[in-house]
Amino acid sequence: MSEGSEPVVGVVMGSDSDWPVMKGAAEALAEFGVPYEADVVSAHRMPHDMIAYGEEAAARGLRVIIAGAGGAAHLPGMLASVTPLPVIGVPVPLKYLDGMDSLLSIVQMPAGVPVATVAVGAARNAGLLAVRILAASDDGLRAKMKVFQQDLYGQAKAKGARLRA
Ligand code: RP5
Repeated sequence: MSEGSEPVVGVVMGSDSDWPVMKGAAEALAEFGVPYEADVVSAHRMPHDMIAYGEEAAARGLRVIIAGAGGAAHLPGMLASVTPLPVIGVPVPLKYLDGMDSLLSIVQMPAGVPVATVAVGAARNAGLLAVRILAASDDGLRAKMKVFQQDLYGQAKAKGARLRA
């Protein structure tokens, strides 16, 4: 999978005010060379665009959607209701309620309409989960993920070594 080709992951959010959080997903995808697109697709302010995005995503070549929103965060769930693609939801924390409103809005989906919800503000993990989903059918990407995991292991071991020194 090379950078510069057609996007296979859609990173969408309810507002550009979500971008400081959501750029973590984009950065993770870029690290693995996964082509992505990023856009604002508000469930409440542009509902018809949002439905069209979800309905057309698979035919446009997207394989995973990462959707972030805050407050009454209906975007991930509504996209999941109109696309067969896996949807990863990112609860974006706003000024009040510490993101609990966003988290519960995204995670409490009805049976049959799953959204893979990451922790509040954890857009980087959403990007990494999208990489893993793609890597299930991409040997090269899976090899990159294994290197990434070995690197994490090395970093964690080094922290312990510093404490023991
Ligand atoms: C949500 O409302 C968006 O996802 C954002 O988190 C929040 C606030 O949006 P703005 O008022 O900053 O545009 O729909």
